Amino acid sequence: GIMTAAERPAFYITTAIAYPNGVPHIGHAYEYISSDALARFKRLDGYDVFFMTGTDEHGQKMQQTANTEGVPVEELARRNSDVFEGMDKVLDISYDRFIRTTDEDHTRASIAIWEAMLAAGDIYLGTYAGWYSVRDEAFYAAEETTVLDDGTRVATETRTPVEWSEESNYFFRLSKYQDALLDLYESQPDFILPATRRNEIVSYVKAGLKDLSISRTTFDWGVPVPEDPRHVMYVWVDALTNYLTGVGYPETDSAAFQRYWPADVHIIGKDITRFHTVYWPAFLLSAGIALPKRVFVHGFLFNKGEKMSKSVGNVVDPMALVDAYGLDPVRFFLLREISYGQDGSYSHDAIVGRINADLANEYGNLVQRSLKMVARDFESAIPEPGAFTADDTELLDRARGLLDRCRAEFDQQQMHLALEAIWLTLGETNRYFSAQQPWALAKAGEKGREGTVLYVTLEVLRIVSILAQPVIPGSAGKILDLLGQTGRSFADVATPLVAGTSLPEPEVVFPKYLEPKG
Ligand code: ME8
Repeated sequence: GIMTAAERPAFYITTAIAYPNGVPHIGHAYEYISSDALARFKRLDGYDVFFMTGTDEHGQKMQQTANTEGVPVEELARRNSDVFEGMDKVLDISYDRFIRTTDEDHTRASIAIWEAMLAAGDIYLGTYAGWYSVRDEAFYAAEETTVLDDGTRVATETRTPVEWSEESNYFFRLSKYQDALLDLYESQPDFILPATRRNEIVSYVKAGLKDLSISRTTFDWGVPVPEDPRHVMYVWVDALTNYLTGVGYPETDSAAFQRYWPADVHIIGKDITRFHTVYWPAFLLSAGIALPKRVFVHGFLFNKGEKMSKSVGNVVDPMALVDAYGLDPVRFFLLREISYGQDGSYSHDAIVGRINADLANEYGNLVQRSLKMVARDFESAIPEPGAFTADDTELLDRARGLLDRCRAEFDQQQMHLALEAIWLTLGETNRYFSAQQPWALAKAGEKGREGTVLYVTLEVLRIVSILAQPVIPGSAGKILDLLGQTGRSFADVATPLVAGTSLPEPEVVFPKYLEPKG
C-alpha cells in the first residue's frame, strides 16, 4: 500500500552551499547532479527525502568581490545566488529547499549554535596572528604556506595567496576535540568516504589540532557575534550551520528536526573536507547536537585534464554543455564516466562517445527497434508471452537482480557502479535480441515466439528505465511513457509488464550526436 510521509523512513541529503561571488561552473553542476541522483534514488525507493542546496553568502571573499565590482555585497549575493538557483532548475535538481545564508532563519540558527558552544565553555577571546587565504576562507599555519619565487606567500595545498592577519578574535577550543574526533573516525569508519579521504583526515588530526579563530572584526559582512557585534562570525561557522537551519534548528523539538536530523549524507568536494570532517563534528559535539552519519567527498572535474578555476579563466559554463548535448546526456556522462569520489575529466570526444555508444546504441536503439516491431506485428499492444526459455529466464532474472545491486551501490554513493551494472545488462539484452532474431521469427510465421522475445526485451527495458530515472529522469520517464507504464517507483520493479497494454507511437529518445557541419 501507499505509505504516508510519516511512515516512510527519512533521508536528509545536502550539497555544499556555493559562494555566489561568481556564477556556477561545471564543478558545481557536477555536485548538484550527483546529489540529485542520490536524492531521487531514495525517493523512488520509498524514502521521505529532504534534499537541500543553496548559497554561502557571507565572508571576506564576498565582501572583496563586491568591492572590486563596485556593487553592494547584498546585491552581488542576490544576483549570483539567483543564477545558481536558475541553474538548478535547468539541471532538474529536485531540491526541497534552496537555502541562502542571508535567510532570516539562518541568523537565528547561527546565533543558537554559537551560544551553545559558548555555554559549553568552548569559546574564548584571544589574539589571532597568522596567515589567512581569502580565496579559501581558511587560516593556515606558517608551515602550511610556501613563499613563491616572486615573493608572494601562498597556501601550499591550494596555491592561493595568504595575507598576514592579526586581530583580537574569538576562538573555538578545537584542540579539546582531538580524541573525540579520532574516536569518531574509528568507531564510525564510513563517517568519511572514500577511505582515502578518511585516512588523510585521520593523519591530519593525529598531528594535533590548534584552536580555531572563529570571528573577524576587519569587515562586517557576516552574522554578528551575540553580545559583541563588533565581531562577525567566521564564515565557516555560519556556513556549516546551514545544514541545521534547513531542518528547523534551534527548534530541536520541531517536526522537521526530529524527522531529518542527523543528516544522512553531506556531499562535498575534496577541497573542503577538513571543514566538514574536523570543524563541523567538533562544533556539533560542543553544542551537544547529534553528528551527521556521513560526509562523502567527491573529486574535482578537470577540463581535458586541466584544473579550472575562476582565476585561471578556463571555466566551462554548465548551461553551454546542456545546450550542446542535452540535459540527460550531460547528467549521464558525468555519473557514468567518473568514479564517484575520484577526480575526473571531461572533453567533447568523451561526452559524444558516451552519448552514441551507451545512450543511442545500447539503450535508445533497442527501445526503438523493439517498440517498432510491437507496433507493426502486435497492433501496438504488449504481446502475451509464451513459455520462457532458459535464455529468457536468465535475462529476466538478471534484470530483476539489478534493484538490489543498485541499492547497494547507491548506499555507498557509487553511482557509476550502479550504471555500469545497468549498462552491462543492456549489453546482454542487445546480445539476446540479436541472437533471438525476432524479425526472422516474424518472417518465419513464429509469432508466438516473436511475442515472447519482445515481451522479455520490453520487460528488461522497463526495469532498466525505472532504475535509470535518478540519473536521467526526463528520458527514462519518456521511455516509460513509450512502454505504457505508470508504475515507476522501485516497488513497481517487481510487477511485470501486463500483456495487452496499449502503447503510444514509438519515438526516438536518444538521437545519435552528429558533429555540427562546417
Ligand atoms: O567551498 N570540481 O563554495 P565553492 C568539482 N562555500 N567540484 C568542485 C570544483 C571542481 N572543479 N570546484 C569546486 C565552498 N567544487 C563553500 C562551501 S559548505 C558549508 C560551504 C565544489 O563555491 C567544492 O568542493 O567554492 C564544493 O563542494 C562546492 O563545489 C562549492 O564550492
